[in-house]
Amino acid sequence: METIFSERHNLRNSKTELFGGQLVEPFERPSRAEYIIGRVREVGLGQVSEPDDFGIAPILAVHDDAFVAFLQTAWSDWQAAEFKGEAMPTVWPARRMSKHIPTHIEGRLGYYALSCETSISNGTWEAAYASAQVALTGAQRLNDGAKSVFSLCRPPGHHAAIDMFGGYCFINNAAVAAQHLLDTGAKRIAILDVDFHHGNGTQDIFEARDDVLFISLHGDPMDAFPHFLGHADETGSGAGTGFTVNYPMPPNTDFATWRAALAKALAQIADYTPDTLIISLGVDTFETDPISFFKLKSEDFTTYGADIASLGLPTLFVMEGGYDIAEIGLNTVNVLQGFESAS
Ligand code: OKP
Ligand code: ZN
Repeated sequence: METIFSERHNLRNSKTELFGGQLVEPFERPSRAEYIIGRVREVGLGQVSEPDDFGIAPILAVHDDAFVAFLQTAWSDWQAAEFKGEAMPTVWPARRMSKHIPTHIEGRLGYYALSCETSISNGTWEAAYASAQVALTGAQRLNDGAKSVFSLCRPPGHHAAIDMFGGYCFINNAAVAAQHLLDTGAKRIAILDVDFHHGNGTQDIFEARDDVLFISLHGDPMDAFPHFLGHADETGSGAGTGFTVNYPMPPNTDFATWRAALAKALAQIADYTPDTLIISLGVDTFETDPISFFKLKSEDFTTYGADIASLGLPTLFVMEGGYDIAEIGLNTVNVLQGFESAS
């Protein structure tokens, strides 16, 4: 399997995350991608290639124009305001407050943020842009005949909504890839999100549409980030009714329970007969992930990679989360090897 990877992920290197009332080193840090690409090379998974540049249009095809403009200038606007630390929101348009978009960067940050752990710093936009190009290049490889591709995206994307950033995400890489496939001939795309956290951004982007089936397996939002989306009763709206499926699961969920939900998801994907499957691949379901509460073991990732391959669909793997960094390469590549061994 070919891997698409850009060293420009290193430009996303913020120093602060608000966690438990403290500013800590971000869990989503550059070494994550280095461990993954290291494992890809160690096992000889396949060729590693640089992304092509598809420009900004495929990003604007799923995100709000003013939101993207905000991301592009947030860091310089923040510096111009002479704040000392990294850019982070402190105020939101909460219930019954005006939805006008403020002029000042402090207000704009709050308007476009869905959470405040994700600091914006120098290079954040450039890395997020490159990450989207990694996803787009993977999608185009499928158009060009590849059966499976690994887009090693960083920063991740599945929390990024039409006009919101947060949860370490700025541009929704999987959604950008899905839209590109639809805009180049595909009729139906399935996105299966196996990251520990609910893919609220992907759900937001496609919730009213029937040309993308979105299914997510995740920690119950009653107990886990993003807390305000991802319940089982969210099934899509309008023409999209029935094309959003959520499988929230409780603390300490083990692989047997998780795999049973996966089997249901795979059956629903098979019924949908998509042209292409996109996997939002987070390995923060691992038993020792520092911010998650599922109990998957390293060999389980191999097993479920093979389960996914049983669909026999062209498949794009898009990297999302995973924060047990010492094991992130093993667990990620186990999914890809399990998939390949069963293909
Ligand atoms: C990004 B991705 C845990 C706080 C979690 C943000 C998590 C973002 C996860 N107590 N804060 O889905 O892996
Ligand atoms: Zn996650």
